[in-house]
Amino acid sequence: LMLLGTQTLFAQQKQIFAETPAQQKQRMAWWTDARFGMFVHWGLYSLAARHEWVKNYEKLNDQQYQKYFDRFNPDQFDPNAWAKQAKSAGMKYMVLTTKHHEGFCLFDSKYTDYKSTKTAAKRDLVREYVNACRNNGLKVGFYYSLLDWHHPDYTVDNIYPTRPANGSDSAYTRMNVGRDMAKYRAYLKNQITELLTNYGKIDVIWMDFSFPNKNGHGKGKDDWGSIELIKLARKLQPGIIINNRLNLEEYRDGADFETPEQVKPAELEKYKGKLWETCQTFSGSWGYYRDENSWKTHRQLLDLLITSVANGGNLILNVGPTARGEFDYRANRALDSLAYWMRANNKAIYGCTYAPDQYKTAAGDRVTYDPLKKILYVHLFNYPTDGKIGLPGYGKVKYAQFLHDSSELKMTTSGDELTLVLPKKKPIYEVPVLQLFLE
Ligand code: FHN
Repeated sequence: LMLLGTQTLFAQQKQIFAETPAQQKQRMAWWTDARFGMFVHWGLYSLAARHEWVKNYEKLNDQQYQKYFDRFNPDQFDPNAWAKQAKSAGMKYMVLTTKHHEGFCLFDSKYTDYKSTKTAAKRDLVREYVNACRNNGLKVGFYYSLLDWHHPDYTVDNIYPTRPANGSDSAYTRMNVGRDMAKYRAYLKNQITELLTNYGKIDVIWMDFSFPNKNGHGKGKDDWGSIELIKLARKLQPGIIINNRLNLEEYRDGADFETPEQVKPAELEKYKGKLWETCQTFSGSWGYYRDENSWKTHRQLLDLLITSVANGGNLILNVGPTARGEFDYRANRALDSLAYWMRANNKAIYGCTYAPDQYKTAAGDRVTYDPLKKILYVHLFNYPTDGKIGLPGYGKVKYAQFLHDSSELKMTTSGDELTLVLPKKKPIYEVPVLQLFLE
């Protein structure tokens, strides 16, 4: 019945392109192998250094926000350093905010003057970012905000920064007077065309976010021109990978992957079997937040990465550079720790996914699986100190070693249970990894 149900749902869904699931799998192969990327949120809000939603949260109008445009001067911007740091941490792709909700463009768009080339920077920051990614072997991703709190024709909605005090719909209606969403829709299309035409091959576009909203963005009403945007993206960049935030659930190929945001590792199991990427911050906010102190520990970051892969998904981890263009010491410290672990253990991440059901682990540990090489990787978050580990269901394992140094682990099997002898002293890594060969 489930199968029939799925087929029925499948049949009901419309399709924008003739691509088959096998063709989609091929197009996304580098992405599903990569498993780990870097998100970068950078813009005028980086000067405020409080949150990328500062314009909304503090209800700043354009005049009050202009000081950040006037002062934007990223004298320490070195995208090559960004790319090297990302690569060293084991990330295979980057996604940069080309324009966030504030409407400021980090690229030289001909459709607005609200852009980096008109600031003291006088640079097309996106172009330099793209070159740096390519020069360091990273795939190139663009984030692009559908919301635009600066554009004169963006239809005011219930998250616009200068929402009337009484918040009434009539007040909204008055605020929308003279705004023409059709003109804003054309602006979206023109800028997506610029981004996907002027910067060479783009590998990922991360559009963010559409929503059914009573102020004209109705469910099923294509106010953003989403279908056109998807068709445009695929026409201009046939191999591009697109996220799911255009609200096109009724189209089977309206998106390539789901985007669970800031979810806890334990919640990721429900995405197993789908195409997905969880987007996460090191700290609480996406933009640079000077005074924030809730930074995830190295163990928490490894839990996010390993649990994502153990459930067949990707992790994109966000850095908010300072207004001067640098990753701050806290981000660099976290990335350096990830680099240390990934250098020794990245085989348990790249090209891996969830293991067949029979391979379970003790609570808190994780297992990832390389289906091509038929290798299981058991990630020991709780390292046993009694010198051994029992793994029921792992009786087919032929050979065992630590991944980080390929040092053999003595093993015995009894029935379908594998027992390994481990050093009582935990290896230097926060999460040591067992490499178990099935052939
Ligand atoms: O509102 C944005 C937010 O600022 C940030 O860009 C995240 C990243 O996934 N997306 C939206 C919230 O879901």
